[in-house]
Parts: sequence; C-alpha cells; structure tokens
Amino acid sequence: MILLSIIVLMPLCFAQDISIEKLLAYNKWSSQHQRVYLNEDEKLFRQMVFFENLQKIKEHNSNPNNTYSIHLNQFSDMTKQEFAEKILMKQNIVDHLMKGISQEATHNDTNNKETQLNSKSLILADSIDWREQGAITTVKNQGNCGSCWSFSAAALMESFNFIQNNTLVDFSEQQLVDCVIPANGYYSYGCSGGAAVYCLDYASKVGITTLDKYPYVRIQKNCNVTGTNNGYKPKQWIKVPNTSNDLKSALNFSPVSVVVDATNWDNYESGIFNGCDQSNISLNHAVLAIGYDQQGNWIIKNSWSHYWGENGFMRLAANNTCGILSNNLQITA
Ligand SMILES: *[C@@H]1O[C@H](CO)[C@@H](O)[C@H](O)[C@H]1NC(C)=O
Ligand SMILES: *[C@@H]1O[C@H](CO)[C@@H](O)[C@H](O)[C@H]1NC(C)=O
Ligand SMILES: *[C@@H]1O[C@H](CO)[C@@H](O)[C@H](O)[C@H]1NC(C)=O
Ligand SMILES: *[C@@H]1O[C@H](CO)[C@@H](O)[C@H](O)[C@H]1NC(C)=O
Ligand SMILES: *[C@@H]1O[C@H](CO)[C@@H](O)[C@H](O)[C@H]1NC(C)=O
Ligand SMILES: *[C@@H]1O[C@H](CO)[C@@H](O)[C@H](O)[C@H]1NC(C)=O
Ligand SMILES: CC(=O)N[C@H]1CO[C@H](CO)[C@@H](O)[C@@H]1O
Repeated sequence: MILLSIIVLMPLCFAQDISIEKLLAYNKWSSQHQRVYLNEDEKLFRQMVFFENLQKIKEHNSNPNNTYSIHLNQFSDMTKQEFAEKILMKQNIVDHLMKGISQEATHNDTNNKETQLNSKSLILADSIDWREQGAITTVKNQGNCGSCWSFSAAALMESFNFIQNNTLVDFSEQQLVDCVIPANGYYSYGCSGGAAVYCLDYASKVGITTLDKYPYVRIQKNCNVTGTNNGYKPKQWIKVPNTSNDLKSALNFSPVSVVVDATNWDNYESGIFNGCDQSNISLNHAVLAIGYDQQGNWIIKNSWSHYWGENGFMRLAANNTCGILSNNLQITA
C-alpha cells in the first residue's frame, strides 16, 4: 500500500523538486513531533505527504481572501483519507447513530417544545464565552482514536457540573469509551465513533468518575466500573433545535455538545474557519460549543490537544457552517 503510493507520488514529487528548505522544514517538524517510522519506505512516503501538505499551507496562507490560516501540526504527514480514518468517526457508524438518536429525540418532544418557548422569550447576549466564567476544563487529546464523542460528552458534563455545583472537575472519557458499548445497550463503538447522548444516558444511571481515577489510554478496554454510584449524574437533557437562534439561546444557558463535519479541520491554525464543503456535509466529529462572538461566529472546544488551532479552540463561521446546527445536545438539570 505504502509502496504503491510512493510510485504514484514519485513523479509529482520530482516535478515540484524537493528544495533544501522543504527538507529542513520536514526535519524540524519530524523531530518536534518525534516521528518514528517502520522503515525507509514509510519515511519516504511520509516525507512526500508532508511536502504536499506544506505546499497547500503556503498557497492557502498567501491568499488574502482567506479568513483563517492553516499550519503544520501533528497531522501534517497524514493524507486526508488517513486523517478521516484515524481521527474522525466512521460514516457507517454515524449513520447508524443518527437513526437511534432521532428515535430517542421523538420520545422527548415535550422537552424540545420547552426550549423553543424559552428561546423566544430570552434576551440573547451579544456574545458569550464560557471560558470567561471558568466553566471550561483544559483541552484534551483524543490521540489516533475516533473517541471525540466521549470528549464532547465529558466536556458537556464538566461544564454543567461547574455551572450547577461550582466545582470544575475533569471527568473520565475512558470510562465512556469502555462502558458506553452495545453490550450495555448503547449504540457507541469506541475508537470508531459514538454519540454523546448515550454517554448522558449511561452517566445518569451509573455516574461518571473523574479523569484521574480512570485515565485516558487512547484505546478501548474492558469496562472497569461497578455499581451505580460512580460520580456525577446528569438528570435531564434536550436536543437543541437546528437554528442559529436556538443554539445561541442554548449557549446563554450553558455549553452545548455539537456534531460537525471536520474533514477539513486538520491543519486549522487561527481565524474564522469557513473551509467546509457546504454542499456535501458528512457529520464525523463531536466537539463542544462554548459560545459565540458579536458577528455570530461559534467558539468551539476541540479534543486535538492545545497545539491544534487557537490553543485547542476554534472559531467557526456563523450559521450552519460544517453542519454545526444539525445535532445538538444540552444538559438542563
Ligand atoms: C480575492 O477575491 C477577489 C474578489 O472576489 C477576487 O477578485 C480575487 O481573485 C481573489 N484573490 C485570490 C488570490 O483568490
Ligand atoms: C480496574 O480498576 C481497579 C481499581 O480502580 C484497578 O486496580 C485495576 O487495575 C483496573 N483494571 C484495569 C484492567 O484497568
Ligand atoms: C460538588 O461540590 C461538592 C463541594 O464542593 C464536592 O464535594 C462534590 O464532589 C461536587 N460534585 C461533583 C460531581 O463534582
Ligand atoms: C431542522 O429541523 C427540522 C425539524 O425540526 C427539519 O425538518 C429540518 O430538515 C432540519 N434542517 C436541517 C438543515 O437539518
Ligand atoms: C463528499 O464528502 C465525502 C466525505 O468527505 C467524500 O468521500 C465524497 O467524495 C464527497 N463527495 C463529493 C461529491 O464531493
Ligand atoms: C449568517 O449569519 C450572519 C450573522 O449572524 C447573518 O447576518 C446572515 O444573515 C446569515 N446568513 C444566512 C444565509 O443565514
Ligand atoms: C435523549 C433523551 O433526552 N432521552 C430521554 C427521553 O425521555 C425518556 C423518558 O422520559 C428518557 O428516559 C430518556 O433518557
């Protein structure tokens, strides 16, 4: 597979001739990111992918029309396809999840009506950023595992617990990855994908423990909790309706778990991101919306470490950019 890719990429690479400058950039990047490769072939392949990404970054950042910049980061030697496979949720799993979620949501129609009512009477703040209230824990790193859904859910519970209980505690994503599984009655599949709503359902029954008691290890293991009194339990949650106003009014109350298309988020550095293909949205990543600015851009907490984006955060263009309004979840009690 790698060899084949080298053969395919080789002419491309010679065509754009590898300069000393590019090689230096690669050496610096690979020592910073402590890259270790299986063999010379893989190293050569990774270098070529890196050079292509470097070229893309140069072109993007030299266009003054772009509202955001991109840069080298931990994903810079991955192809788009590898990034999707290793970091994002699998499409067939997401499709499966969405079916289950829409069924659950219809059971809670009375709750949905309540939010719509609230959003009409609520006076929205011009802007809101829950970091300013101290309601957001440090940015985490999910690693090469599509467990974003557990990070989105844990972050949602952490913020709600802070708002309700005035203590900011990191909760255990690993507990969710290991225990929110089909064998326990939930549609969620570890590093392949899952849904925050099942994490809430699970935590409401069993309780979610803290990060230091059940640390994150970047792979799925056997569920290692017993009993039903393991920590924080959300009591009630709702699906937020899919308009900007509804998401804004929800954000006036607390952060919101959102699902997005992150296909093109890999190399985001800073600015207002609007780089999704809006005509072809595939929901494949879960994050936490933590506010919006005066122009209506959304503020997002991601789980790709604080080296990614704006110290781990992102500003996403207003409206339904990357499908952010599609599938939103908020704890209400
Ligand atoms: C920037 O946008 C303007 C106006 O739409 C366009 O004429 C110009 O070609 C764009 N520049 C680049 C480098 O894409
Ligand atoms: C499960 O948890 C117990 C107690 O917290 C710990 O001693 C044990 O090593 C854990 N087992 C695994 C497989 O992680
Ligand atoms: C809520 O706050 C109390 C007092 O600060 C603390 O003991 C308790 O652990 C907190 N609950 C959670 C779930 O963090
Ligand atoms: C928004 O939700 C309504 C029903 O609540 C649905 O009919 C509509 O298709 C949704 N729109 C989008 C863009 O998801
Ligand atoms: C739509 O997006 C998916 C996933 O990113 C991709 O595989 C597919 O080729 C895209 N389709 C078109 C028509 O661009
Ligand atoms: C997008 O959001 C901006 C700012 O909130 C608003 O002015 C604009 O009308 C919106 N555009 C669409 C197409 O909804
Ligand atoms: C997603 C969600 O809110 N599910 C709830 C829907 O309503 C039933 C019955 O009240 C609850 O059991 C679910 O947890």
